[in-house]
Amino acid sequence: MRRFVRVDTDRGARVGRLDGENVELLDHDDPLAALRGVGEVVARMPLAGLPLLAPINAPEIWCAGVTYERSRDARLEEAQTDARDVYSLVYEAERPELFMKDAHMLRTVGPGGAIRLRSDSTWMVPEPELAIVLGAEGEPLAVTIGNDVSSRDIEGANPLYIPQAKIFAGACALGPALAVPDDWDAPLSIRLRITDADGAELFAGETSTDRMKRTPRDLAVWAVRDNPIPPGSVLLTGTGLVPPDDYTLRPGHVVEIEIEGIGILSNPVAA
Ligand code: DO4
Ligand code: MG
Repeated sequence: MRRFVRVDTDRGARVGRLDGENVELLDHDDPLAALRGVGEVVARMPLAGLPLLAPINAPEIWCAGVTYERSRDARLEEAQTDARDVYSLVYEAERPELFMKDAHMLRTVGPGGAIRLRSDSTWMVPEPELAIVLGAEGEPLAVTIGNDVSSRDIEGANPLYIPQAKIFAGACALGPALAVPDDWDAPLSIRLRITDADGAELFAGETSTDRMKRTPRDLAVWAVRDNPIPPGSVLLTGTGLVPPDDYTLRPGHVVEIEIEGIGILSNPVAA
């Protein structure tokens, strides 16, 4: 896979092309241009230790929901109302669940940035998701890792509270790289690991995108239907990994999400 990062340099943000363990810094900060092959290499350096930024300043971030059986089951478990049927219905329906998560990166951090917890929630989880970068016509240009940080008690209280369960300061993380798959149909493994402030493991799990009920391409077609999403926007494709019901994120925990071929997105949790 071709992979690109964004690096915080003393001359401002620059796109870097990954070459093994090294980064070739380009002469601009336009990830969409880099994906088209535009840019001259101005420096080459080891990747390790470089200050990475979110790999794209997405004008909008959208999410699909209930695209894995595991997510449907978790929603049924947390639902406190008779409206729990909506989750089974949307899992089976032709039309997917889609919602806007962020715009202008107001609520989104990059690699190493702190994801945050709602002060009015008692049950919060990370949602590790394959994310796709959309082009001008909604075509998938690249993939990255997204964390759709969510409140399970607020969503469980009433599905109409989903925007509040999903949209808040520090609710999303993207990174570490944009990757252009050699084969868009090849399944990718997704791993989630959560540790406490001392590094002790609290949860670890693994799934694969081949367990997704829909395809990323299909989700992108639905997202842009009669809906002008600006190029460079990102669509998260839903979670297939849910920690046990007695787990909630707490300040000091660290969330690591690894997707084959993209890298590891690591973020500490803040209040
Ligand atoms: O219905 C709620 C959204 C579920 C979600 O975000 C997911 O499945 O990833
Ligand atoms: Mg999600």
